[in-house]
Amino acid sequence: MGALKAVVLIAGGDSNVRGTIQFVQDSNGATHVNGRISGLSPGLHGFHIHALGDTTNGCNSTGPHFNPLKKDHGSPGDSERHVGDLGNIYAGPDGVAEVSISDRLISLKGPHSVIGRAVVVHADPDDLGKGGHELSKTTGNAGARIGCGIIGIQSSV
Ligand SMILES: *[C@@H]1O[C@H](CO)[C@@H](O)[C@H](O)[C@H]1NC(C)=O
Ligand SMILES: [Cu+2]
Ligand SMILES: [Zn+2]
Repeated sequence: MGALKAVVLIAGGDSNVRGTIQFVQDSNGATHVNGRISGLSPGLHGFHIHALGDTTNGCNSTGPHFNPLKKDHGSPGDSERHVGDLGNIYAGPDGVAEVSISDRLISLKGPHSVIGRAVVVHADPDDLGKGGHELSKTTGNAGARIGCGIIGIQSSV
């Protein structure tokens, strides 16, 4: 069997945030997250996998960060992090973020599978658990959910 692949179309409810992100898991288990998101304000934006693939109430119904190991929020490089913690993406002056992330905790199969869950882009930077705010250890205090989409299976060949 070849690499597992998944894809998500990001859209904003009230915002102009749009994009496509692809997930490819290699045979060593690392998952590569690549794509492009436009319509952002320049700067850093929190970028996470949320637990639920439910957009019936826009991005607000996608639940909390995907956290099967019951840990605190953190940065992708921390051992204390949610599985869904992918840190920040950076939008240039044109409002476009080129996303290129490799992660060893998210997966496209098994208990850490992100298939059927949501990618959420936030209005503000994720403080990676270190901001000292009351929300730092749960959400990184990343503010409103300005774009999201449900991760679907693309191919397994
Ligand atoms: C989502 O929640 C935010 C903050 O509570 C609120 O401003 C916004 O209107 C909500 N969006 C929807 C679609 O319910
Ligand atoms: Cu989030
Ligand atoms: Zn988190």
